[in-house]
Amino acid sequence: MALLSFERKYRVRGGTLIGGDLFDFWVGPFYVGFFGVTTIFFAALGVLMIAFGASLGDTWNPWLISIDPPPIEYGLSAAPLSEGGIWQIVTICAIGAFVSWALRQVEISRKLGMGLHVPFAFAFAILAYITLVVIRPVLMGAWGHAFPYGIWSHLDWVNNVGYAYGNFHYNPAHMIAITFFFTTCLALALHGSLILSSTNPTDDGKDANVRTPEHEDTFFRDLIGYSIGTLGIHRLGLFLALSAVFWSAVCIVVSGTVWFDAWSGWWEWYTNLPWWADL
Ligand code: 07D
Ligand code: 07D
Ligand code: U10
Repeated sequence: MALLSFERKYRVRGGTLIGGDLFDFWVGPFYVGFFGVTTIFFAALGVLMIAFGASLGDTWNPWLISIDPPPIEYGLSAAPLSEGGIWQIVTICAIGAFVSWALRQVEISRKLGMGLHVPFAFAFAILAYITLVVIRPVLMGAWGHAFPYGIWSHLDWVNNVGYAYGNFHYNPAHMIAITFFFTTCLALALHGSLILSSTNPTDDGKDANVRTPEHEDTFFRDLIGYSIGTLGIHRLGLFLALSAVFWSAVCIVVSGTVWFDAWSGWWEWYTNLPWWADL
């Protein structure tokens, strides 16, 4: 089924951000657009550079390939290709591809007359990535503080950076981020199960009716005395998820820029509160 029955109605030209009609067409199921072309360009170049970097390394094992940032000594300068320069080009390509992808979401939203909530949300993921590979390294004075591009090696980076601040769990922004991540899962589990329970009624027979939003509201009013409502749960879900990523960016950007020691030490203000400081 190449063209779904409804696609002709919704595949309208216009709404592009730049370039007028340039690339304003579809290929198979995909909208192309100017930013589709820039996505493909940056993604292809980035993958080629990763392959080039891998060819200079000593493994083709996909789990072990690692494109490392320049050593700290290079500071914020451009490094030779084999000593982190590839990482720098891959980073430019990654940011180019992610931002292109977000702008493509904007163009598709505009064509459909929809809000910009999806690109707004994706922008938070891009912000977290840019915090890790641009904002924090620039604030700390060296690209070498960014994470390496490798499946295993980036886990080592998280581990090592974590222990550089003692027990990273004591980072208060990390706590807030984790709490938002966990709450996002709770909210999605509650919402998914509630929707499925009301669309799978228990009464038998062929005229079994799907339950209404009023049933959904009543379920939670009976259970906890309050229902946030059918639109509200989606607002809450988006807020929780974006807050999780936002506080993640905060927890890492403050590590090494405004706080340099073990995170457990940050809590001294708490033990020093006057009403129990002398106990
Ligand atoms: C399910 C959507 C699909 C996306 C997928 C990821 C690539 C990478 C490229 C070898 C939810 C596609 C993967 C394109 C291959 C090369 C060069 C999204 C879904 C399936 N991580 N991380 C993973 C990335 C960081 C951390 C897995 C990316 C930070 C931990 C995958 C980034 C920190 C663990 C991956 C990034 C960090 C992982 C599964 C960018 C803090 C795991 C991801 C661009 C955020 C888990 C072996 C997933 C794992 C894992 C990709 C950044 C921590 C390889 C692209 C530096 C602790 N990360 N990560 O499902 O199994 O995401 O690792 O910022 O335990 Mg990571
Ligand atoms: C950065 C991903 C952006 C992705 C983009 C898109 C493609 C295309 C193509 C599929 C932010 C990429 C797309 C490539 C793919 C196709 C076709 C998301 C990003 C733009 N931690 N910790 C976090 C927990 C510990 C440490 C965040 C838990 C230890 C450090 C989150 C635990 C130590 C850093 C989190 C735990 C430690 C973090 C990650 C538990 C290690 C970070 C989520 C239960 C010893 C990182 C911004 C995130 C961060 C981060 C959770 C433990 C260290 C809150 C639950 C104690 C150094 N940790 N952590 O940020 O904040 O997503 O990054 O123990 O840098 Mg932690
Ligand atoms: C939600 C929802 C809801 C729904 C939903 C969903 C949220 C209300 C109504 C959606 C949810 C799901 C479907 C559930 C599953 C989703 C996830 C678990 C999230 C994770 C998703 C994945 C892992 C899938 C990822 C897949 C991707 C990203 C697709 C990959 C696609 C491509 C690589 C192609 C992208 C297309 C582009 C960029 C533009 C078009 C390009 C082409 C067609 C290629 C050809 C190129 C050209 C014509 C341009 C020419 C290029 C040039 C000139 C440059 C070349 C340069 C070179 C160097 C080569 O709430 O309920 O239900 O469904």
